[in-house]
Amino acid sequence: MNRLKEIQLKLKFFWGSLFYFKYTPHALLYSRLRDNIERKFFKYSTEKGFNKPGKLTHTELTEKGANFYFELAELQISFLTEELIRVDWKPGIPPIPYGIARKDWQDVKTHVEEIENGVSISSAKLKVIVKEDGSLKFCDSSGQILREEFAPSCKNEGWLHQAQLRQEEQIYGLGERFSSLNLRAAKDEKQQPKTYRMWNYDAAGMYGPGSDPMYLCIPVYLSLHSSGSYLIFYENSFDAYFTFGETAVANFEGGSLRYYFTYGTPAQLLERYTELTGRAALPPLWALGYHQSKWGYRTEEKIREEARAFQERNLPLSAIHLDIDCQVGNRAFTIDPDRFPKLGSFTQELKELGVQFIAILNPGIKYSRHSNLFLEGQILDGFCKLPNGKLVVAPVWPGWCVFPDFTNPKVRAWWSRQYQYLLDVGVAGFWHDMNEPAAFIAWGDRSLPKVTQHYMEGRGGDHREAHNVYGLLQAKAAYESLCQYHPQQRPFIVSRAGWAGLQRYAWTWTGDVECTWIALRTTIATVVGLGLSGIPYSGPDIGGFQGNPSAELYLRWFQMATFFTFYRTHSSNNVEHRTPWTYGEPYLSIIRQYLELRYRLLPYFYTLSWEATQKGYPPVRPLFWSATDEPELWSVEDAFLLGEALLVCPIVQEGARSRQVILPKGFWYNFWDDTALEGSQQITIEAPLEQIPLFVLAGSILPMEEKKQLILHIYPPVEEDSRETVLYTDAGDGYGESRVDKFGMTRSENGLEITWTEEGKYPFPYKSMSLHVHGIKLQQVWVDGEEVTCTGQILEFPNLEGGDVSDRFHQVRIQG
Ligand code: NBV
Repeated sequence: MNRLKEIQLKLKFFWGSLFYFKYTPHALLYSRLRDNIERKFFKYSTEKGFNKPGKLTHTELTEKGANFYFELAELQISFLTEELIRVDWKPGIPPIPYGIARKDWQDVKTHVEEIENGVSISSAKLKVIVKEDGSLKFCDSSGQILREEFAPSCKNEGWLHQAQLRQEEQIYGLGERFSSLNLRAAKDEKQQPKTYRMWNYDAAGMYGPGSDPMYLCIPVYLSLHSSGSYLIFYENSFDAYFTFGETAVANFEGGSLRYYFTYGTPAQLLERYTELTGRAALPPLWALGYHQSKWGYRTEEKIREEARAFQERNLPLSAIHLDIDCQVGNRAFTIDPDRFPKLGSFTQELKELGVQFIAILNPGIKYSRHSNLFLEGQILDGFCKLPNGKLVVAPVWPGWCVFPDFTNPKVRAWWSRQYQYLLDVGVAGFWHDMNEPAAFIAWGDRSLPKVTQHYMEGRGGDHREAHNVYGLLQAKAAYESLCQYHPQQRPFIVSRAGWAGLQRYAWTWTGDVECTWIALRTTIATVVGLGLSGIPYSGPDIGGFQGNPSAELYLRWFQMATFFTFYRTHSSNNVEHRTPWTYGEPYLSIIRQYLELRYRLLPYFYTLSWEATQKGYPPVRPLFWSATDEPELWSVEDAFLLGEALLVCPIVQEGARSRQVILPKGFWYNFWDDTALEGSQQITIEAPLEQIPLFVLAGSILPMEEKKQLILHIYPPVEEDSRETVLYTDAGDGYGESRVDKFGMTRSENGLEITWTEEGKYPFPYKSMSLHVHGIKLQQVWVDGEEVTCTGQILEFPNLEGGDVSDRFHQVRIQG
């Protein structure tokens, strides 16, 4: 970087930072106020609680399982399916089922048996042993113990729950974390197992290694050990601390101890967890393309220039995001009419370029009689209040703000209505920021006072319980709004905060990450961990939010993000404007190639999205996803799988031009040169600036598209084997017909056979198709029994669009 540029950047940072100082008096005042409020209204619990639940006195059968009565507590075990159970320890306020999507479960046949010092209850697949002292053991169908829990204790309305961990046991999930992928591996400053907090938290402009909690906490974790893997989800939204040392400790500040247990492969765990908490709806296809964002566009002209600059440089672009600087005084649901004089025609103009317009909004409403939203919300009695009935007022971007109480359905319905006119002028999606909810502070917690009162669907409660579901419920209101006002389009919402079930309504991004190599690396674990917590759509600000990445860092970040679901460059208002062309050549050309690759891979991404709607599998997965029997993969955190077919190994070190890769079992083709490599081994692989190591699992068919042509990249099994690949297509938005094309691939002593069958009414959307065969040299080829000639490795099938099924092949046989 030359000297002049360095000075310019420093000045920009200085002016940008002054902007934050504007809020310092508010922050100081609020922090004092909040502390006083907490002091004044906090009531110390008089509940006696217990250290141990006492002895088991009797058991009672129920429709779904059994109730176990202890001297001081009650335990209810309910089988929701043969493999999924709900465990309820009482006393405690039962949760409001904000995280739960499915409530009707069929009865399951269970069997209760008295055993030595306890009782066992089992279905055909799962057994729970309840000991007289309240400790529990969870066993699989073969009787193998998967998890052993100690009896819980209950103090000051809170719960302490512990389970034994095995030496080799690994833990993943807890929503969004900036830690090691295996959460148990991270240590604190005293070299003790790290404690993870459940309290959605605004990093306030920048976070880096060690940051915890983050914006989106979910009390769900997946455990993996030598006898199997299981998942635990605590349906408790209170503030909590989790530590994974010798034991797994969950310490909740309040609520009841209700949790769910299931065991199986990671795929089964995610399928069941998302059956319980819901699955993401199919996004509009454009959302899987590239998004450009910047805190600092300010005017219509700047955005127009940006969209055109992409066009001029032949760079595909699907969406532009507008940050708070486009609003009037940073207020929700506004876009400054002076700077965006013709919003309706402007969004249309962008759409014609294939670019969607996404608008940001924060939940805090300006506390002012000149704010209509404030007046409306007041009429509804819809803002959060203190126990004495006064409004909770805290500083955020618009200045002093009040906060809609999204735990009130009336407030959600009112909030839903606010999206309508922006939708009417062509805004295609919404970006929810600061919804932890965040407030500006000088010290202490960056949110509302814990004593803030919430409606909680009528039963009442305070912020200790409502805080973590705040962003989730805001997203619910937005989602319902978009469904109602734009019924022909699929909603697109990105939310910074959330809780279990957020996947039903929104995507997320990983917030204000610093611009460093370690941040790039750790982002892999964050995105994979979110996926294992049920959130399939996430991604980072490419290059990091705060700071100016070097050209190399931005490029390597871009290459990695090409394989995440949410693909967006975004940066702070006090850093250099960042786009794919910021660093000139050769970076621009390399980034263009990755953008093009992403768009060519859209059929694959879209099919993975469809799979997520069906099964809840995250597209971005850990390496052990289908290979839990390979312990070497359990803590690989610098690589990830995209679906079943792709293994992505980003470059996470400055200057690195090669890296080590652990290949899971099977055979893998190097995407760049087709070399076949045997799995279950560690290799060193070249990674020049223009490449990150990328592998395709042998036996996969990778669907790609180019100029309305479908290209099936065939990666044959190396040994005799047979596999099926599906391809989902529809109109890309709306709720019309769809189709699933199924391609079978079998390698046998007779060569390679590819079959094609189809389901669904949506007409085949590609004009033509070709098969690109990798790994074996084509010698003789038969299509539906007739020998055909082909040049090189490509087999063409022209004139396929819509039309007759008979135009398509049923079977291709290849002799290599
Ligand atoms: O709205 C401004 C930023 C936004 O650009 C960023 O993506 C969010 O994570 N926002 C946070 C508020 C201010 C951060 C200092």
